[in-house]
Amino acid sequence: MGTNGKLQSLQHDEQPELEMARRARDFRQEMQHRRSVRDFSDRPVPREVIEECLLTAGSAPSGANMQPWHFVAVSDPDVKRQIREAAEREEYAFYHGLASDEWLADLSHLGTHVQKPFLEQAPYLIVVFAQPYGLLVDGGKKKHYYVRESVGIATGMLVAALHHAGLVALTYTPTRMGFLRDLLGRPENERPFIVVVTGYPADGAKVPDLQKKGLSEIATFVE
Ligand code: IYR
Repeated sequence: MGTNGKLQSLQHDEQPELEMARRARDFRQEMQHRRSVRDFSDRPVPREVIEECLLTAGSAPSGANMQPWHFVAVSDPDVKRQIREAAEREEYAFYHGLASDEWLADLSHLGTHVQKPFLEQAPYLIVVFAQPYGLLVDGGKKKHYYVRESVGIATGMLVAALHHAGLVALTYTPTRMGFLRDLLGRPENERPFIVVVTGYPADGAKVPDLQKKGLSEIATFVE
């Protein structure tokens, strides 16, 4: 973990410009087919695929290379059921009082509701934890930096890796997620960040008809 202060040679695969443009376009096209999916098949996914995708996530940049994350990959049906039951209790509170009318109106086009069957159907729930600080062996605390940025980047890389491998995923955030730390027995320095639900889509799975913003809406070039 971390570095020892020594430097090593960079391994970098430079591409000719035409090839670089082609690769950038191909990757964009591949990623543009990624959709958040809520309808999962219960078909099992090889654990090795999940392990490889987690290692990709773990290669993300992080503040001072502290790697302030932990991923809990849940395939145990009993634990998945407990997560579903607790999540649905939180969602009930969300849809029946916690959420503002504006929030509910903004979600209406997604068709989401209290029931979260995907938490039991999908073969893997990857619960991403953020570590605001590390725990030293002597019980002391080690400061972590830019934790949300770091864990957000790692989660993005996880989602991209799963998609690239041929799986679908849903980034799922119950309004209050504290139950995940208790249920999964994680240490006091970990906070649930997001749940990445992953597996194969159900036969005939449907997704909302969404549009993504164009380049001129999301980017400005200063040249
Ligand atoms: N967690 C709830 C509500 C929800 C909130 C947002 I912001 C979304 O993009 C989607 C859903 C649910 O999953 O139903």
